[in-house]
Amino acid sequence: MSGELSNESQAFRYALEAVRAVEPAVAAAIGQELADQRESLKLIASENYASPAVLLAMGNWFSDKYAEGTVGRRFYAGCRNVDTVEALASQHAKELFGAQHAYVQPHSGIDANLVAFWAILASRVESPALEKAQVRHVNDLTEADWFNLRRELGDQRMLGMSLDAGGHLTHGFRPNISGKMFEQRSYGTDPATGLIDYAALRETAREFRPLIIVAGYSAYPRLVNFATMREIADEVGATLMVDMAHFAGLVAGKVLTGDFDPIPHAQIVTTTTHKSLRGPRGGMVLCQSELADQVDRGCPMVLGGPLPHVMAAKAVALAEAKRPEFRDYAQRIVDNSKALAEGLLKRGATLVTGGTDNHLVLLDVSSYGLTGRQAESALLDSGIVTNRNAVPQDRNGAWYTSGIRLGTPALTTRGLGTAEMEQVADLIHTVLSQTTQAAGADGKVSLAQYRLADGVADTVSRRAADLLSGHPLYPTVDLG
Ligand code: DSN
Repeated sequence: MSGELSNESQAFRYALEAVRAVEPAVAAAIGQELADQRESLKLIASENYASPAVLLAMGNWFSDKYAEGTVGRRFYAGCRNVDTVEALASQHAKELFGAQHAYVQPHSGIDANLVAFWAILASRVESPALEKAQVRHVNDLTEADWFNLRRELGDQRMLGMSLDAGGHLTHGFRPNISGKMFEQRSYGTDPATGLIDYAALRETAREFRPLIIVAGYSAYPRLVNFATMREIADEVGATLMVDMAHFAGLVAGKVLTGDFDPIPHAQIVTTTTHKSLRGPRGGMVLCQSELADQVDRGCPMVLGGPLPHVMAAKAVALAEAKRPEFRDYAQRIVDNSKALAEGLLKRGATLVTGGTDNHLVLLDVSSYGLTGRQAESALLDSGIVTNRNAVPQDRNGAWYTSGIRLGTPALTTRGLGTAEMEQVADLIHTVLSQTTQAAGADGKVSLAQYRLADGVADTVSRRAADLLSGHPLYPTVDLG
């Protein structure tokens, strides 16, 4: 291999050569994925680009190791190196976020939330069946055990943000287990402002008396006042749980501080590690000391064996997030998001809440006469990757939707700044203002069919490519 190639290029080239020798189609797909990501204007609010160090930390023999249990207390022998990376990841997380305890084993955000739910239930609810479940492997519980567990825990209540106001499925909604574990009620936003209505939330909490109040969102473009949320939780005897998956990078980067930093206010905080935090795909739970013991039972209570290779990558990503430049990155995410919002507003677009204070913008595309599905497809044809999202009181439901969610973490990582966001706003507006609804095969106008005016997709794709060419993705990686 040429001595002039960067270390990263050599590492990835060797890795792909090894894969190609066994299954060339996989090597080709991996290479193509990098090419596709390099060429697209990625505005998916929950995605990012992890560093080469994070990516490389995942591809190794840690993947071969079982390590159920916790640091120094494993159900398998030979875990000393796993202990090293898990302890490091946990220590970095505690220092970075100022948390009393960090559990870095969850494989995803849903897993992290399940760990948190069980920890809250186990520490707050008197239940002999739960005590049994705590000491038995999940597979060893009988049908009668499950019946008793449901009976003893079944009347527990959760109050979470409604889906169409920007909440998440795991906050008590039917398609997720959380909606079956708990009796659920939701709080929403003020229809006039689009902002969380804390007074209504307080009223609902007083009447509903939930065990858990969940704060956090996947499509709310404003800040959440966690001090107020805690006050409400305390008033009704609820545990405040914050799911900060979307904005963990803004908390780590000290953009969200004081009342807007969940760590000092919530008893338990969950997150993914791959969104604005820019780590590997995975989850994490941060909590106050009194919940630590229950949280650490996550595996085997609700998790399969930990993924040591991912915990190694979490340790690397968290070490990166402790560097001063991460704060600059976090601030630029929000600057970019505000610039994108202003660029769209200037062009007459309608934004939920009229703007943004965080990493995302929720564009209501009904003013363009489109559904979210049509807008998402027309943008994709033009080299702009977004995802459709419901807006509050959405008339088109969760599948077709009336909104497009736009997030700036990935483009910020790539180095784009506020001047470029103005151009991105122009590209989005250019596409949407020249897209119309179209008839489906049956001749009827459908919520999915659309027509993009001739030449727009090509022109916008070229402009997007020009914009991206000034900010190469993984500039040190040359796959040849
Ligand atoms: N799927 C993530 C998102 O896109 O927001 C949340 O789980």
